Amino acid sequence: MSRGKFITFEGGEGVGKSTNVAFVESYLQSKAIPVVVTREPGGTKLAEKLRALLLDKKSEAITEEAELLLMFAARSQHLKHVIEPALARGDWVICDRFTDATYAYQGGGRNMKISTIEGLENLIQGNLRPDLTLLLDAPVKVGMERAGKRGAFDRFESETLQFFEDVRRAYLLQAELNPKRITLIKASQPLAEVQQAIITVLSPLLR
Ligand code: Z5A
Repeated sequence: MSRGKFITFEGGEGVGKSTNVAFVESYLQSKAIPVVVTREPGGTKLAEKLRALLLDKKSEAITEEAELLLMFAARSQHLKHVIEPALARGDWVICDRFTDATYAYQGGGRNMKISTIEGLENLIQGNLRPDLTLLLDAPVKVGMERAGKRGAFDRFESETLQFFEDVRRAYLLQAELNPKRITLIKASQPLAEVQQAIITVLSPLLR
């Protein structure tokens, strides 16, 4: 039995990650590929509890260090209980955000040291990295307008425009540093074009 593929979706808020995770899930299912769809932070009972704490606007002020460690604590549970077992049994895993989000939000947005993030990445993940990351990129305002239509803001969504610009810049840097793994997709295009671009990138993995 060959190991499954690990695909992650990344990008700022409202760029279309959830929409396209669902699209890729149906696409792979139509090819009879077993798929596990999951998200970060979250994906297990404990990790979902950590997610609720991380997104809760009313909780006590969370320090930057605590935020970073909680992201990796959730990731550790997620890898051990969901992602690794799924890949080992040959399922493909599609994850809505993963460690590139930590580089973007905690690194770019919160200004945490990249070497600290790298150290935690190596500790929690060992050699495991996604096989493919689809970075949906759009101007911050486009994503905000799309996300804004949904109502109440969580702790991250309440951040400043500058924070999201810093996050976007950090994501673009991740793409530049990891050109083999990360494919940039212009998310401001009409959805049909975004999805055509996604299929083009996925096709080589299906062979
Ligand atoms: N976080 C972190 O700080 N560090 C970490 O390591 C990790 C996460 C893993 C989790 O939020 C928060 O955790 C996140 C970063 C932090 N905070 N923020 N911001 P999340 O991932 O659950 O939520 P989100 O980023 O805010 O996702 P979202 O707002 O749900 O956006 P989305 O999934 O990218 O978008 P969508 O729901 O698919 O689409 C939004 C709308 O746009 C919807 O109405 C679609 O129909 C529409 N749409 C989508 N594509 C198009 C196109 N191409 N054209 C027109 N309309 C479109």
